[in-house]
Amino acid sequence: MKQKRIMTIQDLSCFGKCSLTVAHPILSAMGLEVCPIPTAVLSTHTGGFTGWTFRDLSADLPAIAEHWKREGLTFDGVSTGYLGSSEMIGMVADYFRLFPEMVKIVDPVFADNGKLYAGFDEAYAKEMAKLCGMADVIVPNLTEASYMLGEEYVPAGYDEAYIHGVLQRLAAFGCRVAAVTGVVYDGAHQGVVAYDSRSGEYFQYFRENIDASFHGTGDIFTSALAGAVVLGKSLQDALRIAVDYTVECIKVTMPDKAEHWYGVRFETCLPDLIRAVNG
Ligand code: PXL
Repeated sequence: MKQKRIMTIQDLSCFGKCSLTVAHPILSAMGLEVCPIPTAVLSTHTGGFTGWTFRDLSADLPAIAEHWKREGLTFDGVSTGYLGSSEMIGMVADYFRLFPEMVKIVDPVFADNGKLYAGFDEAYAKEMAKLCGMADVIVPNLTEASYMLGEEYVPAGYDEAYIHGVLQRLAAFGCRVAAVTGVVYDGAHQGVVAYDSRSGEYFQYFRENIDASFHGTGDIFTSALAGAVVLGKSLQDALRIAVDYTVECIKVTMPDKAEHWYGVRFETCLPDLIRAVNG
């Protein structure tokens, strides 16, 4: 089979195991040809560190796309993550228009646990909702979903009817598949629920709810999901592969939680992911 080629557009946080430093190795391990587009270089990610450096590289984005077009390059997929400014969202939208053949996976990455990340506001959420409307698959968490929908964040105690409603309202942006991550119905399980707006079907995959939170696990989930989708796995299989991998990464890191609060030991679990993808 011809090797699948994916571009991934997000920052390069040199220390901290998130964004490109997880997306690139995960997608490579899954067998895809990876073309990373770093939107910025930071010394660390912004979750739990102070005083990080930040070099904005967004000015290069249009020129990279133009060069790739001149070279006649085509891509099977694109996965986007942390972008950082409304202007950058507009540049990514231009990539989507320039390379219409790509399967587009968008992780909004601007909020969690009911709160916006540092440097983001509600206007950004609205711009991100527009980008989500251009995507094939979107994977917000429930905080990002509520910001993009302009609805109140419901931290717990919701039911399936509520989640299905959120998914339908997200799909109304225009994406083919809306998925929400971090869904907890019963306290004991956590997982992802997805809605395919073409078939009207819902999909879900749950695992045990682990009482810990690590930075970068959303990026790990999205990278594995994007890889599986671009490889042509069914949505149900892609959700299972991505959730199982993320859970294994968290479990293997639990004994080192104190030193590894900034990110999970995703490298240790790459063999499991490779087996899951090829099995
Ligand atoms: O993991 C998401 C992410 C990516 N990149 C940077 C971040 C964050 C989350 O805070 O700060 C720079």
